[in-house]
Amino acid sequence: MRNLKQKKRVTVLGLGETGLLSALFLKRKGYSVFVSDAQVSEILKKRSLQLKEEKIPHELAKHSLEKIAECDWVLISPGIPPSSEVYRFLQEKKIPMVSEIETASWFSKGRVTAVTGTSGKTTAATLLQRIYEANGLLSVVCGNIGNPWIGEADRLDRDTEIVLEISSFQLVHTYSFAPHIGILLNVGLNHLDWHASMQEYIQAKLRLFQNQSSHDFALLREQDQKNLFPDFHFPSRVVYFGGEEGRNSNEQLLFEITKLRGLDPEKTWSVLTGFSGLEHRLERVRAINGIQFINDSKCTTIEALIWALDQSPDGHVILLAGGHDKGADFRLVRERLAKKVKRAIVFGEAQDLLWESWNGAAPLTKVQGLSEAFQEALKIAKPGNIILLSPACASFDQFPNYKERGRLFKELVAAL
Ligand code: UMA
Repeated sequence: MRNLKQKKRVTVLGLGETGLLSALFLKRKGYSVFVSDAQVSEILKKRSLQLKEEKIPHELAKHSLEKIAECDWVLISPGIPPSSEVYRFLQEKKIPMVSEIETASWFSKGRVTAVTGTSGKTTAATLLQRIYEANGLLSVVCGNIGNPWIGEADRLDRDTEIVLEISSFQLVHTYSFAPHIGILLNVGLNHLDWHASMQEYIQAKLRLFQNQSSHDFALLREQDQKNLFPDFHFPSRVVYFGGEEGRNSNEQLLFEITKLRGLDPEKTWSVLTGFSGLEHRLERVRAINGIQFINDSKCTTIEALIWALDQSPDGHVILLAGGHDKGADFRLVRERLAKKVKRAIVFGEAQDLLWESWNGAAPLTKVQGLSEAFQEALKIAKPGNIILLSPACASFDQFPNYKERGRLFKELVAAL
């Protein structure tokens, strides 16, 4: 995998945010780029026009395998799973696959604080960036949060604090990437549709630390290390967080970083107390006639659904859940469902699976999509109830992304 940076023929697979910005960046750096996306849509056609302007050859609606293989390496989008035909083809041909994170790391200046984990990444990354900012440091937040690093790489200088949110899909194809501070928030049962096994998922997460040096830091929970990877050798300095009474583990993490970076703890406090939450993450949209509407579209995992239900009053939740299943075991939520949920309305691709997993734990209704689910919820909602969109699934079966799903929910509320 060494010296791929010097090899100039690249295929970019996938023309999402990642693919578009990567192709434009590599072209600017003098690489010969070909882009391939298996789908076609309005947004892809727009991106195709951008590529045309830059004279970047590309194809939509298919992956021409032979053409794709005419390269030194492939920059692969995180949404292309190992089970796909094109992925297996590249493996067979032994063509190196590299993620956008790895590629950006070859070019980017600045000091990286990288956050991964099963849940809570976006909140932690957002807070960290605000803490750096509050301490007068130049900073940027990018990555899985929706702002690919490679799109920022040219603008960053040596003094910039780069806060990166990284998913395991992005970590799998990193080889030399080494953050100065690597944070593994937690490890839950997520994305088992993409990764072959839990072990593989853990291996992907550990790539965050493997290229670090003794000047770098690894922050993680002691229980995760003991239970899941007791034999992993950390080349960096390990700092545990969590486990302390009285403070949540996110706060503990932020204060550990405040300490090790010599920042002002007062400023960390003011960032924490001034933080009113993220859009699409347990976002209070409105209350109408005593019925609250909460948009938690960013909830794509069981862990996040459990968190959302734990914040809600017993028996009053009308839950809207469903979408593309990521291989989770939804039965794990049955107990909480029984306690918290008045009715769960399930929709999208995962509706049958959710029905089977939750049958008997709470009253259920099955519908096609989110709009129908919303109408069903209105029919039974009483003052004191909460209509909670906390899908516990990815959005891709019916939406381009979770933000669009959250926006539709908010539009439906606004129309009342
Ligand atoms: N595609 C193919 N061939 C395939 C499969 C897909 O060509 O076999 C094409 C699709 O047609 C599509 C493109 O690939 O046009 C999509 O690529 P992508 O899914 O990688 O989408 P991006 O827009 O590049 O978004 C990705 C992340 N998406 C995923 O990990 C699935 C975004 O995270 C991230 O914000 C963005 O890069 C910038 O880093 C989203 C996400 O859901 C929000 N992440 C997961 C999560 O947070 O749980 C990991």
